Amino acid sequence: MRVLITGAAGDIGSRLRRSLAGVYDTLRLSDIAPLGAAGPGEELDHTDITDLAACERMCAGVDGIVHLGGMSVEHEWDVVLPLNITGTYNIFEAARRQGVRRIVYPSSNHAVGFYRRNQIIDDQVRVLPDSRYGVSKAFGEAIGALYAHKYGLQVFCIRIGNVDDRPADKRRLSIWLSPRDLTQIVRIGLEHPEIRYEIVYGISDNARSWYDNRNAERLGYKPADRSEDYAAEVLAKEPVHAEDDLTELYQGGTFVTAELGGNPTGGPLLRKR
Ligand code: 15L
Repeated sequence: MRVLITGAAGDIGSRLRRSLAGVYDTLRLSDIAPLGAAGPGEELDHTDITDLAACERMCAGVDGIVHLGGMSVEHEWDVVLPLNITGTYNIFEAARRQGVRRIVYPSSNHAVGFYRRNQIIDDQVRVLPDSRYGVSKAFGEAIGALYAHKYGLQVFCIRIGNVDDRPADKRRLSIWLSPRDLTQIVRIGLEHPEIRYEIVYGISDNARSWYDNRNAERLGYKPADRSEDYAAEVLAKEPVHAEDDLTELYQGGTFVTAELGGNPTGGPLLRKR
């Protein structure tokens, strides 16, 4: 099996490069940033994902793709549009043309970041993006659905919380994804035999989670790490927030207020905790 990882020089890409080494026959690692020297079982590639013909060449002979390439935080639309909208379209279309069977699409908690923190959301809720970046992730999920249902690709969308060695702050206690749980859930996306189109949340076993992640569990995901083990240490360092701090009200945190001047009122009320 040859697995292509786009955005392989980024934080999550580098972690997967290490943790998936030796798991599949070949890792084709792609990024416009330097990737160092190729290790055993690695092929290096420097395709610009805004170039469809180049994406098609990159996808030749590939069985599965983890599409991490693009902008990974909020940015101006003239950056988000080519990298995350055109780039993601190009990857799905190039995969279709080259007969790639599977795509793991790392979506983000920011596709649903305007749900409030007192709400529990599952994989069925409508998208509620908190940023242009979140809109681009909702687009990725939507084009994934199109290519799954129209062209028969197997598409696994992971709404990733935050990947880090340990939870960085109070908000991340709810959405933390440890590196080994990241590897486990990506492997489900690449290997589970019965996937057509799925959305799951990429989080560890977090007691403060605001996600109902039963869809991931149904597919065999059993997170090994718990953010609560770090809670005391994290909370001791957390600054005091003002009562009307919108970044504390919504799941998306600071992405919610990245658009200046807004006064968001939040999404529909779901089940209360
Ligand atoms: C994301 O989607 C980003 O890619 C990552 O850099 C973090 O900002 C994360 O969300 C988060 O919400 O913490």
